[in-house]
Amino acid sequence: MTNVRIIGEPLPHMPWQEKPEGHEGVLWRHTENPIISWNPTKRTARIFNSAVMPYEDGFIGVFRADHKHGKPQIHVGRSKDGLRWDIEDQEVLWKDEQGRPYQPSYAYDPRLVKLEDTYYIIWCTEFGGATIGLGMTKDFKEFVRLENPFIPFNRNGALFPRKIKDKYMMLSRPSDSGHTPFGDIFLSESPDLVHWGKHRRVMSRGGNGWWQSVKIGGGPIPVETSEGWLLFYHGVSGTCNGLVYSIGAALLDLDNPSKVLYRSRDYLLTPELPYETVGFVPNVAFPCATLHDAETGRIAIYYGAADTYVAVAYTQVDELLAYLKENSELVGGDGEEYR
Ligand code: BMA
Repeated sequence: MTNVRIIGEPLPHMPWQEKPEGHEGVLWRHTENPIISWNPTKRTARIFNSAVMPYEDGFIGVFRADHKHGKPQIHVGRSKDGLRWDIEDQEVLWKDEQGRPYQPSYAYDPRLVKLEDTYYIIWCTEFGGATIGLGMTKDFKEFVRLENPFIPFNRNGALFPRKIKDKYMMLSRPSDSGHTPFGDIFLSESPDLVHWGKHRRVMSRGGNGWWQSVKIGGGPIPVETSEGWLLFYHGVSGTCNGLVYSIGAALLDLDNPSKVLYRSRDYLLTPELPYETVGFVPNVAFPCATLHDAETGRIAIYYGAADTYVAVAYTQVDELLAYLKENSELVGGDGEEYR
């Protein structure tokens, strides 16, 4: 075991279950999964790939809600315990910075992060093709859409929870207009959340195993620890029946997060249970958020399951880091070299 600490606030009321006795592996599932099931609101068929965070005396979330006509929008939800969610039937209605309506024709896979006193939402938006959308709110009532950070095609944007060397930092995964048979994780920086540059390749698909051989994509907002940024990500393998999405983790350098210190050689969680292997899109475990307690090192990972459900898994930062150090891919990180 190491003495790694999560840098952040205590969160004693976050969801938590102890690791089941005899469980092998460093992630374990919430026993009452899935926590959100089919037809969760009147107009919504499925909610999955969604992001949550602490808010007031409970939790708030932005949820990917696939409406019954098939297209997704983002909906706000609230919860006292992080497990039972009350999700609005009306989607988030965006305005631009001049106050004019500016609704994306679709919006999916949101991430949610607080920087200073503002909540930012990052999602996959329509822009003549899919790319990263960015917006902010101070109260979860009014939502202002900012400039799209990147041109198409791009997905899986994750903004870091603080500036690094006075720059905003965002992970993303350049892609294509379809279901993207490739994909590596990149890092970009910005002085103002408008102009993005100094792009670096952080991690490439592949490695020695097959579970992350087709593409990889950043997941939740990285978690700051005393030893580096903990990044959960999805790794995808190709089979004769389609793509399989599993969950991995990496540790990125604190001052230069394009440098990878450790990266899971084996998946940490792969679709096994019925709510992961059966649904609208079978065999998908897609992490989009964490809750974490700096006091105890507990982490709850929120992941979409089978493009149908929201599920939760747990880990403990000490145990996870010790595991990663022992079971890492060859890395080195692209750091300054990859331009
Ligand atoms: C990706 C995204 C995710 C989805 C996954 C599996 O391209 O669309 O939202 O979970 O495919 O269908």
